[in-house]
Amino acid sequence: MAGDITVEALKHTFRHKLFAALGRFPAAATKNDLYVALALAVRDELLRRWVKTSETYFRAKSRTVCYFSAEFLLGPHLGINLLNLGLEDHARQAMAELGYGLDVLLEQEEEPGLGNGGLGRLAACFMDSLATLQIPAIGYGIRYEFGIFDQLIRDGWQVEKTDKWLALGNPWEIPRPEIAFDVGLGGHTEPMTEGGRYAVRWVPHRVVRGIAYDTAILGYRNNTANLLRLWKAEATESFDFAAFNQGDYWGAVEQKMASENITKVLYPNDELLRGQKLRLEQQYFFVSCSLQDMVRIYLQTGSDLRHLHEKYAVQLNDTHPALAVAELMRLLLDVHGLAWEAAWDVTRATCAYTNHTLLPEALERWPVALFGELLPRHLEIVYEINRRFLDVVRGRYPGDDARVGRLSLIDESGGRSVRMAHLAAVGSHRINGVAAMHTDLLKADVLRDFHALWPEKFVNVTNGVTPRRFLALANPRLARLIDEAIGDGWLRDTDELQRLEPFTEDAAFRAAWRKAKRANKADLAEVLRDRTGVDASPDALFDVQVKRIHEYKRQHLNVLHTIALWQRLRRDPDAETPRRAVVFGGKAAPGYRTAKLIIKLIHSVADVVNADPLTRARLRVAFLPDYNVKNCMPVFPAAELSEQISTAGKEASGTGNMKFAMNGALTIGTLDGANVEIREAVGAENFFLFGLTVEGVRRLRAEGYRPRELYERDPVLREVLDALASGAFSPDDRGLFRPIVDSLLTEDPWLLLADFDSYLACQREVETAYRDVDRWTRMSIRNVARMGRFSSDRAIRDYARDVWRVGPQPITLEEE
Ligand code: NBG
Repeated sequence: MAGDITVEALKHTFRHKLFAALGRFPAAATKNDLYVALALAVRDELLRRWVKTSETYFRAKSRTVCYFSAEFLLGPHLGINLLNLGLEDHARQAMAELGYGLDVLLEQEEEPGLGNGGLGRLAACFMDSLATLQIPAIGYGIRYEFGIFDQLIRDGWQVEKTDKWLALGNPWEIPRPEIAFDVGLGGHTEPMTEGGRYAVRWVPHRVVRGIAYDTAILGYRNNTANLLRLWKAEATESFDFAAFNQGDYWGAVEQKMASENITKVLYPNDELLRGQKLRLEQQYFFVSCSLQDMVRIYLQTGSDLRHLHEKYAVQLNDTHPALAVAELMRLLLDVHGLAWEAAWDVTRATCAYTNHTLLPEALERWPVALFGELLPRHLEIVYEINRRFLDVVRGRYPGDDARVGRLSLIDESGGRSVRMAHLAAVGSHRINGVAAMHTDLLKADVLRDFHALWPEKFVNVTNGVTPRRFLALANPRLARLIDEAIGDGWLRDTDELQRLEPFTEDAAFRAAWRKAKRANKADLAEVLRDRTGVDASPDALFDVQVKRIHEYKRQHLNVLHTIALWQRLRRDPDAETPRRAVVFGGKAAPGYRTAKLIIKLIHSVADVVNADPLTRARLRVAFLPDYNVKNCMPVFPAAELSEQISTAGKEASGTGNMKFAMNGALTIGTLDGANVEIREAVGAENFFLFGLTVEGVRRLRAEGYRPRELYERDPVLREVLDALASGAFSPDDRGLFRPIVDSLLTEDPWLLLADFDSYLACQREVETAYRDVDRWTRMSIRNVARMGRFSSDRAIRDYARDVWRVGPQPITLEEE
């Protein structure tokens, strides 16, 4: 890379930042001052690339991907920026020479938790890969003042704490008060004629202002720095003035606070959002700011908006930004005077939609009344899109009213509501699922009627994860070993990992592989000891399930196995069963009672099991609190068994599954989401498969599922559930876990009991495989060697080819 900064120069800039940006002398500097000074020094390197990148894109009028996402779960910046710049060693040395430890400063960074889980993290991985592949891109989203809550554990229960990630400032962002847009809300519309043409004027009831906050996202050692632009809501001056002039000072203050509320807090997943006006405001706010910004940039080069789609590809990350379809129509029609047909052609050619879930309760709908109250003009536009769309449907399927009702953008059942997935589907030229099986299920089920209508719109793009953050940065020991074996080309081209295959037969390499894993396990054991007090031996099998807590992900199935294992060990303490450390982590939505009870259950089982003198040496259970991007760093490298055990047909893709396998963990999993493709890639013999298939699930339900019969038939299952029901794990409140047991015995909606037997048998296979150290190591190496296709670089290449039709725009830095 051009212009690599020396250790001396880095020290110099660091000292200068401490002095000139922070006004500190070294002896008075806090840890945070030191971190910020280093971040600012590194940011100078980012800015050089960023300025050059934007200038190049501007000159070349590059076709640009605009990734619209309500969530970007970025994780800490400093470490990944140092890695991407190739500056980690320099920084370490520079800090050491000044008497500071780089790791201490890295630890100081508060992560921007602007996402819930997989969906937000995927957006962050995609930004990383877009920059690495040198594709011009802007990530557009929301600068939440409070991100996803911090999770504390009190007496085994989750307690939520506000995430004040900005409390100590954020050295990575640059506020752009001059890049600001007004966003209207509420009010009414007025028809009018403009140059003889019918037009509509929207008179909003209130107006808020969106301010751009920019963060540079670096590519891996290639000079590209793309833009992540997040919007913060503020009050507009004019509005304050109006109220002020009428002497209503407090009214003005209230307005100001109401405006700023829009970007106050990230909504947690898995809660019923229907009727949450603020959430709809958030969605519209960021979509409107982003589209106005895109039009502004586009018009800088003075072009005709009928070609907007040639400049931009907008990706709608789930339905949260689906209002973009209506808002782009409004901007083109009402503000820029295009005719409906022209505006519609541009809109459809610009937008593409990614679906991320098959759970019906997670498909967004907004009550028509609320929608119309907040966005009266958009509701008119949605109605008109729908009218024209349903005419097409009627033309294709004369007399099929049922189909018309199913496809309509408006759900007429119950209270009327706007189906956001339908709006996104109609307004997009491509629709994709996030794993092969998920896309197939979309076609067959959730979006079946759309698929029948427009099969050519559907494509699959299987998710991926960035190997820079999740292998190189998270697991330096393994990365070094891989580098030594095959060079470091895999960081740009993960298919090169295949070249590790021959090393499965190299005993010295296998030993080194195990040594790295063991050291990683020792690291995680220390973290667990620090944060939970649980002692896990690095010699145990590290069996890990980390992800949001949700019934469909079936953390409680894992608990049932843990209890069964404990009971078996108690009966036969000398059995040749490998030691195991079962590790959980993940947040539950604050209002999701069962998920929170599952967290308590894990802790309660841990308390009993970890204290049992008969089994202590063989089994430990731990719950790692506050699972997030920062805290997951020691988890994937240490894991040996990756639990991906959702009910078949429920997990759209999963991306944790990829992070584990890329770090050499073997998967125990169902045929669900991307597990299917992971198993294909790594080979069935290197994957522990169990459970019902989607078809099996369907059949079982059709036949009538009676979980109680399974309980009555299976003594192992009975012993487990009886222990739970009798209060063996909750001596102070014997009925505590009754609701879980009752649900399993009556409806068992997630089919735990149906898969229990198969899961336990599969766990026995895991034990057998683990006892054969060499076999296990070979399987582990093969997993890493064959995971290349699960890099987010591959996913972005797929999108670039099949959805966006966009290519790279390399950046050159002048030598200084
Ligand atoms: C999640 C799915 C995961 C998937 C990620 C990223 C939502 C709505 N969906 O299976 O549950 O890996 O999206 O695609 O958060």
